[in-house]
Amino acid sequence: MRRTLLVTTVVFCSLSGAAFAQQRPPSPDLNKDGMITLAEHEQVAQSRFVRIDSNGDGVIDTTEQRRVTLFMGGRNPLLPADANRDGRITKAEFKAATAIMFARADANKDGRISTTEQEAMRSPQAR
Ligand SMILES: [Ca+2]
Ligand SMILES: [Ca+2]
Ligand SMILES: [Ca+2]
Repeated sequence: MRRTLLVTTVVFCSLSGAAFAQQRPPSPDLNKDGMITLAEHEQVAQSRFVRIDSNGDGVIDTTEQRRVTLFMGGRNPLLPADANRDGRITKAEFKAATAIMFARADANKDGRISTTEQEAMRSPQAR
């Protein structure tokens, strides 16, 4: 029990120092116009990928996913992105998952995610 706690703390600390400096990710709305375009969405997703890919090999492997899972309290939010289920998330798979997420959030299909659509996406009912 103590050991588990220690390991979790160590992982959490190394994560909070590097990959997850902030609890809340920065808003994808880069130009602050209240709308998130697909380009903005992809740009943010891209930087997120780079942060998760701690060894910089262009693939999020199981070790890197496990870190995210621990951080998220046991839930692996990256799992759906692994389209071919080989345990490794490539940049292409991540990008495809990003596009799917965007399409899901863009309720009125105008190619932009408004603040209202962002809030709807964050609410627990949206899952
Ligand atoms: Ca990697
Ligand atoms: Ca894969
Ligand atoms: Ca929209």
